[in-house]
Amino acid sequence: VRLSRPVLQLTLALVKPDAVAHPLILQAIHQKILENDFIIVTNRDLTWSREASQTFYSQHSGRFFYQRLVEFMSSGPLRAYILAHEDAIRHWRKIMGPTQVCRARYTAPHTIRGSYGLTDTRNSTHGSDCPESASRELATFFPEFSEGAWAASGHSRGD
Ligand code: RTP
Ligand code: MG
Repeated sequence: VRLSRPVLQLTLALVKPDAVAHPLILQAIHQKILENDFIIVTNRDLTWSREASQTFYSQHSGRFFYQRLVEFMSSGPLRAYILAHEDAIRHWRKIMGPTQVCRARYTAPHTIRGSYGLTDTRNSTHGSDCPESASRELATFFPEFSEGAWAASGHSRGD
């Protein structure tokens, strides 16, 4: 009998400047990733230019929170992770919790945003919202990373 392995999906997880600024919170988020059985494919610390932040969030340009989001995301260091798990995109978003901090606090206090979120903008983490965004976002942070090569190495096969 061969037990089939789960099909692994990739997602981009970002720890935002509010959380990176606090070593204990950064450590707690890292721990949460491990506790939830993600494979950390790779990770990187970096600081964004204003332009990089604008480009990343261009789908939100024109929204009332766009300027402050762009400012904030280029205000200090970020940590980016490529995470692998079955249904990784949804799994990570569930662990992050609701975007809005008041909802997160009161309806999902044990999520990352429920525990550490400060405001709707300073909400600790980001996660890709669909496979197309994940591919685009992985390429933004890890231009040398090849999803194809990763899949071919056997990690993502379901057999
Ligand atoms: P994310 O993209 O960061 O993983 O979060 P999300 O899908 O839950 O939220 P989205 O609607 O894509 O918004 C992107 C980021 O914009 C900021 N935001 N601020 N009312 C506000 O001030 C407000 N609303 C949204 C959040 O930081 C959110 O993560
Ligand atoms: Mg989003």
